[in-house]
Amino acid sequence: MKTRAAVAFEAGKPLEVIEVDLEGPRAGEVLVEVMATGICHTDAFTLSGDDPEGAFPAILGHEGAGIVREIGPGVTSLKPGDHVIPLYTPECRECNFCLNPKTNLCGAIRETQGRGVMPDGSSRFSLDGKPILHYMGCSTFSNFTVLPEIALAKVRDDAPFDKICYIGCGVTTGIGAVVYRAKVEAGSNVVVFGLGGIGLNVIQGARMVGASKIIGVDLNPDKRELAAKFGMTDFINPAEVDNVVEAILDLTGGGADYSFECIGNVNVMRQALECCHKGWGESYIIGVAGAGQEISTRPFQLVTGRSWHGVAFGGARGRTDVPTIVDWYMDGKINIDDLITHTMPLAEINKGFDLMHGGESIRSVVIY
Ligand code: NAD
Ligand code: AHE
Ligand code: ZN
Repeated sequence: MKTRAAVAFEAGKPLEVIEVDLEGPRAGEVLVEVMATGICHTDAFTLSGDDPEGAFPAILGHEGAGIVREIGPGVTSLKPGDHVIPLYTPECRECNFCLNPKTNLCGAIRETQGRGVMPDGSSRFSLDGKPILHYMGCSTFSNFTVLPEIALAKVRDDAPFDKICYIGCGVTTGIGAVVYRAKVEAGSNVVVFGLGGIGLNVIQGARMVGASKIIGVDLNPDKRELAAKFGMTDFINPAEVDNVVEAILDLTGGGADYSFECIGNVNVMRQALECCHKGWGESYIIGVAGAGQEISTRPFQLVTGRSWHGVAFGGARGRTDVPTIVDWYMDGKINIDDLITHTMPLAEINKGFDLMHGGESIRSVVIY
């Protein structure tokens, strides 16, 4: 079939919205009509050329929601008409990762996913007979896409696509990091570096679990008002203090119980570790840093009881946890609407990237 898609032909160039060819689902695969997709900072990161796994031409996008239109042989858990959220972290429920309760990082298809192809090593997308790569196993910047069955969470059909698409990455990444990964306790002091599409969800997750103090750190003072609405109790602008770490130690009476880096800046990652409380403070890296970037600290920071961690997709197991997060939204337990600051048709997708780079949007959503 033909489908309209925004194709990334080259790093650093705008996406081109064109018609491409899409082959139907093979065994274990599912054809999905994408109804809406968010634009995540990680899409911009890969498009910039900084992603060691970035390969072109590709169809980016990994934060979608849509409807199953066709299933391939052997698919048993989904049928045409089901509403689904694509999962860049799948859940096969069989691999040694899925069978270990300590991680959400399913290993079943990670290698082919990283190469931009389906599990059998080929692409379903092409143009003039030449393959176009998939991205993070999702490619939601295409109106129709093909995914493995294990990379789709079935969700309730009364939830609006233009809101729940954000659960496909940002919402789950932020709230999940607090709830599933760090397991932040009520009464904790939490520090969030970067108050964008991820950090604001960390903040609402921290409020959900009853954190006492939620300190937001951002260079952009315009983020303050929205962050306060989502539960931030204190704000620090690094440009207005001599030393961010000292300012946090003062505000918390000794350091954070938990900190989250939601920027992708290795210098800030160090601050996020070093603002943690001696003896028990835990720091979680969420931000994605470019090729060649490395983190550093004095080992003494760890010897004296701070610990450094990282988390992907909020530690969530997609097929199990994503439907629950959709319920939280539908029950009014979490706020997604106020974080979706812009919507646009696919033809204007590059505007969404411009808004992100200009610090003007939290989330832009493309509605097909
Ligand atoms: P964003 O651009 O919406 O937000 C980043 C925020 O950081 C902005 O508000 C910006 O003003 C602020 N900032 C930038 N530099 C700063 C500095 N030096 N000090 C303080 N604040 C600073 O980005 P986002 O969509 O929220 O994504 C954040 C990061 O998370 C990205 O690196 C993205 O790739 C990554 N990410 C990771 C996962 C995961 O599973 N680990 C999932 C989604 C996104
Ligand atoms: N490809 C990059 C890493 C990118 C990365 O860390 N991706 C996160 C999700 S970001 C979503 O917006 C992730 O899930 N990581 C775990 C994984 O298995 O990819 C690189 O550095 O090579
Ligand atoms: Zn993302």
